[in-house]
Amino acid sequence: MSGIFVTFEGIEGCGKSTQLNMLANWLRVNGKDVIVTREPGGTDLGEKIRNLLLDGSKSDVFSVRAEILLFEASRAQHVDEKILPAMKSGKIVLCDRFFDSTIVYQGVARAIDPHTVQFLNEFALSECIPNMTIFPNISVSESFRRIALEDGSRDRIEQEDESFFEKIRNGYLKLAKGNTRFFTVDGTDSVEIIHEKIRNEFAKRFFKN
Ligand code: T5A
Repeated sequence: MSGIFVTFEGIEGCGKSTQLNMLANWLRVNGKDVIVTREPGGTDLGEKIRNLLLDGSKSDVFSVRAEILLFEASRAQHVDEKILPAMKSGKIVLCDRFFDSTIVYQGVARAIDPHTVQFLNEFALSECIPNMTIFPNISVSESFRRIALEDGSRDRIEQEDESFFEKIRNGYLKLAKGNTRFFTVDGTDSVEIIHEKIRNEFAKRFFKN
């Protein structure tokens, strides 16, 4: 496959959407064909599933098994309809969250057996593994501070407590440790400094000549 697939991961408010859009703009200015997408979501079906999953009024409706299957259903549609075709035609795909989110949110924090998570992820992925995963790392207290500053109500998952997000953050740190796919960046630096670090790392990995 000739495209480049980059995912952005981290706890709520870590700055991944901000950085994804900045990287997309920089790549486009440099003449690259870029697709920006997200999970859950990214397709018509996926966005409908996203609305169901994140609806803040549905906090006690989901069984843990139903939740993971909905994330994977959104992913399977996303891979087949959008990501694989874009990769086959040589595009750069930047995705806000992907299968690592399922490993930490459903696997670590909801305590679903890791083999089950891996099996479901592999089924949805169809071997579509990111080339790079960017992880802006912030503390849970900084995450809560940023969420509190935002307008609007909290989505279903943002309503979880501090211990839930500590598990998520520790899950990401464990996943990223020693994994060359990950690029961990200090998410408390300024937006511009983080962007510069990501840009440099992206160029080093993919624009070698
Ligand atoms: N989920 C998802 C699962 O449980 N399983 C799965 O398999 C998948 C795929 C999706 C939810 O679904 C869960 C995880 C999530 O709970 P989402 O749309 O990804 O939700 O939502 P969030 O992670 O909540 O995304 P946010 O938009 O809230 O956070 P971002 O994208 O990390 O942060 P961003 O860029 O929007 O910035 C947040 C705020 O911080 C400021 C920004 O201006 C903004 O106000 N900010 C900074 N402030 C100071 N310094 C910086 N460096 C800053 N960078 C950004």
